[in-house]
Amino acid sequence: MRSQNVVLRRFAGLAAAIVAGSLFGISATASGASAAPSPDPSTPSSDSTSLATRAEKMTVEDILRANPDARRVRTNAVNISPGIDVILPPADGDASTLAEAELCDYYHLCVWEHSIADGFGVGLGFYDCQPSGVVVNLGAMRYPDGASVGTGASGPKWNDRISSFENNQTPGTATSFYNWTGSWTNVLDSYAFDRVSNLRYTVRGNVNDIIDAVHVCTS
Ligand SMILES: [Ca+2]
Repeated sequence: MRSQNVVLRRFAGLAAAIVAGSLFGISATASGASAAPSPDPSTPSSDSTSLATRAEKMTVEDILRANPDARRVRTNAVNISPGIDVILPPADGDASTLAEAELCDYYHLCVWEHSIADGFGVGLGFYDCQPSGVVVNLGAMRYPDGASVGTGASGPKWNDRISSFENNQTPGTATSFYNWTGSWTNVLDSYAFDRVSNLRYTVRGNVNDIIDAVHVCTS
């Protein structure tokens, strides 16, 4: 995955800092706000159905409009900020129609809002290594389009939604997942190639819908 960095220089200094949080101590978000992804109690509320419908109907054009520097990178994926793509579900709603190569590109860590058996839903792809001690704060990314909105109360975010992932980075490359519990608490590590179809069932127990941050290239 490290070889992908050349692709990302075109975004140098743009948005990475907005979604990045410091793994140790004080926040490194661009706004200077707290790093806490502030678990959003409204997420499972009565608007969840309309939210799910909105996510289901989201198009590449919707993602491009929401992210000023976005560009389409393949049929169902849009690069929204340095090293981060939003991945749309299969157009026909049937994940089984996806070829393996279309699932999660090489060099990428892909995470999805649903288990694989439940059809993935919308996903995020990460392919830029974070420096030591820095995580990508999912609580600063709007759901479902991934727009950088910072932490705080601004509607649904990507934290507490991840239900499956595929780690298709270079073999052996690690990704670590974190839950915010007043500090970043490591809840799972993954070494490429790796796929967890349902985060309810992992070597560390049930970590479904609790992940707030990822660190790509832990080692
Ligand atoms: Ca959480």
